Amino acid sequence: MGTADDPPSPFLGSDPDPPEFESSKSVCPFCGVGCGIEHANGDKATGWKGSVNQRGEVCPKGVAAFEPVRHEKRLVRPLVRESGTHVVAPWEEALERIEAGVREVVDEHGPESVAFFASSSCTNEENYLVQKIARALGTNNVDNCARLCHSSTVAAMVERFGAGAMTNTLEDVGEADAFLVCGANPAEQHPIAFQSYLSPAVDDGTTLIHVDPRENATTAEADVHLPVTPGYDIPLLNAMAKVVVEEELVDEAFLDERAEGRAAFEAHLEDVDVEANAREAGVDPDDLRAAARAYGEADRAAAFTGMGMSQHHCGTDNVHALINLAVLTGNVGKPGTGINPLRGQNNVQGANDVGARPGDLPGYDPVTDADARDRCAEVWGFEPPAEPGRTQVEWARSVGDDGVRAAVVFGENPAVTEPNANEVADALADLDFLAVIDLFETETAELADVVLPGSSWAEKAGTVTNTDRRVQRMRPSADPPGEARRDLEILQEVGRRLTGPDLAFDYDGPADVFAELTEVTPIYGGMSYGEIGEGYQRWPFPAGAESGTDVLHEGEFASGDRRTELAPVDHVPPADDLADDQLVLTTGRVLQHFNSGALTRRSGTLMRLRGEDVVQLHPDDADARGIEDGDEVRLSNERGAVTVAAEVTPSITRGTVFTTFHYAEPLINVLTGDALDPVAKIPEYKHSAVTVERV
Ligand SMILES: Nc1nc2c(c(=O)[nH]1)N[C@H]1C(S)=C(S)[C@@H](COP(=O)(O)OP(=O)(O)OC[C@H]3O[C@@H](n4cnc5c(=O)[nH]c(N)nc54)[C@H](O)[C@@H]3O)O[C@H]1N2
Ligand SMILES: Nc1nc2c(c(=O)[nH]1)N[C@H]1C(S)=C(S)[C@@H](COP(=O)(O)OP(=O)(O)OC[C@H]3O[C@@H](n4cnc5c(=O)[nH]c(N)nc54)[C@H](O)[C@@H]3O)O[C@H]1N2
Ligand code: SF4
Ligand SMILES: [Mo]
Repeated sequence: MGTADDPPSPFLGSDPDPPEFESSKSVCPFCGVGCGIEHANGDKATGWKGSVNQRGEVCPKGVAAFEPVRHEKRLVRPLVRESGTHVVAPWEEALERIEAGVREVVDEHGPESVAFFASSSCTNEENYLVQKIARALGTNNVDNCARLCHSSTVAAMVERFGAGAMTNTLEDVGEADAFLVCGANPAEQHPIAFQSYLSPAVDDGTTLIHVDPRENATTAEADVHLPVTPGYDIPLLNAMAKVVVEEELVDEAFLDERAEGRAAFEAHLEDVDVEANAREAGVDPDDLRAAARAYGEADRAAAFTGMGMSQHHCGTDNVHALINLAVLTGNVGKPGTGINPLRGQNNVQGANDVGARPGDLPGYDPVTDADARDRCAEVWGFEPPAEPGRTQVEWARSVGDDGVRAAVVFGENPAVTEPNANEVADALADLDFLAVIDLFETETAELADVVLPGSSWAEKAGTVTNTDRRVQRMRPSADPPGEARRDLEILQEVGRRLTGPDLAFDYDGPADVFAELTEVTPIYGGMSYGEIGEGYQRWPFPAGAESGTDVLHEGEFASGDRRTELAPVDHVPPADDLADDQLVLTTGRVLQHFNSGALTRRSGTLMRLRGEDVVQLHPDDADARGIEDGDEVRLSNERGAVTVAAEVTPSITRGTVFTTFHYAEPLINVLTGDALDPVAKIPEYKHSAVTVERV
């Protein structure tokens, strides 16, 4: 028993009297599908008939979404660092320390020495405030973890089409005759999109082609599986393009009207040998031809792209290769077609739309565009800086003299999720000042000077934008527990303290912030918080629209051009060379856990479903190393080492091993490397050379 003199605990513990939950219609805090969920009995959530989950269906993570909200380790009081350890502090002291810590660094080293991490798991209004704080302070150093997932996809799609989002909608893709799912596993990562939109189409005869080095729940419904060797998607997609051209499956009318560069593209294909490329990519040439025919012959074919494509140091080129196939076959700009990146978190699309990007203002106009800066200045009362900021991976490599010296991390856990984690830990520890706003004392928060207890999804109102560009509203089911505060209020207060007492951060709740952000974010122009109601508004949202634009690039591309260029791309060898006995480590996700696991490791239900990480290893690779199913194995390379149990299974392609990155122990990202895509700066999470040994 504590005495009256004991300091109060920072954690919720077994508070006998937490605020009651009421049932209000909100949006799931996990993936970008954006299902409607609300409180049910006990700790469980249930679906309401939302605009996406129209029958109220939800996946296991959605059902468990209230469990972390009331976890005993939920932070309910601010923490500050004293002599190396965290102690509870009053809010006023914690906020003063943030003000002093950031101010000192800015005064001595300039605003470019501060980095802000926005959160794809938080609302548009919150992310809008984070980027506004950074820019008011005088830096464009604001990014979010979309840098780590679809930045390469967005870069390629913006270059080719003028917009980086899903070209189509979950509803209309069901009209496709073929699905090409490349480097994505929607059956586990976007479960309701798969169950409710893709799978029914497959049951009705749509051909599903799955390009993935592993057989997983998506492959289980596929007609053709191409078990590509990680990093070899360009040879595979180029060979598919060659088959499409050789077998005259191109869309002549579309190429005439909407494309340029056909001659150069076909000349480039002359050097492509389908059999050789298939072998290089580790797939059967006949299967590759079958896939190309299914995609090319389909009246309408929709492509989906995920991390298997984007998370390479040639991620942008990978997506260019996929776009080439869509353009060749005329599969853009109509229902049942397109290039459809399945977005990560419930608001990764929105965090980027509202400008939490170092190179772009709200609505994706570059910071270098003087007119766009003026547009913001008129509303903000200050002009944002013109020089692009640092990206979320580059910041850590810059910590020190001329680089970043202070960071404010809002709702991210980079100590677990950024590549080459040992270096990231050093960078975080070397900062002069680190503030974290989170629900838990995460692995990142442990390194912070100040940790503020924010509000969970279940305690906030605001808007989030899902994978198919629909802006929906969240509604609170309870007040934050203990002394935890609403994120929006925290950010307003931090904004006022860091940038002065003018009116830039005075708002009357999320509707007020939303109204302002629609003024500076052209794709959200005309949307209304009130009119979204329990439905949605989809961007782009032309004046007078009821719900927004469904299929993009009809008639002309979002770039304003009627035509796009075919873009020949060559294979780029992976960054890590493989020594003789090494295997390729590729990393990713499972159904039950989410990203750094900060929320899902704190759900009893999800931990019961999958408590520990394993490494998937092909039986031949296991035999060659004397490894049996269940053995502890050591994965190592020059960057680090981890120990994890083996799951010996033929579902992974030979020469490749797979683990998740959902656990702090083992911390898989100690093995991933520093190579970045030159355009998008996305890390190569999907290919690292590792030595695999029995312990
Ligand atoms: N359950 C669950 N759902 C999630 C998340 C989660 O953590 N858990 N996270 C959310 C987030 S932030 C994101 S970004 C999305 C990501 O969703 P996905 O893109 O589906 O994510 P991953 O599992 O990382 O990778 C997809 C597939 O790529 C395959 N792959 C690996 N290397 C290669 C390669 O070189 N080429 C090809 N073609 N395939 C390869 C992997 O085997 C894997 O099955 O999921 C979101 N939804
Ligand atoms: N090896 C490997 N590494 C990867 C990837 C991979 O495929 N392989 N994928 C990458 C990808 S695609 C992504 S998106 C990143 C994800 O990287 P992160 O964004 O760092 O991971 P999350 O676990 O989603 O972190 C979210 C944090 O926000 C907190 N949080 C959640 N909701 C709220 C809220 O409402 N308010 C506040 N204040 N905090 C909140 C959670 O407690 C958690 O600490 O990981 C990347 N890392
Ligand atoms: S599919 Fe995604 S949004 Fe829907 S309940 Fe599952 S995790 Fe939540
Ligand atoms: Mo992501």
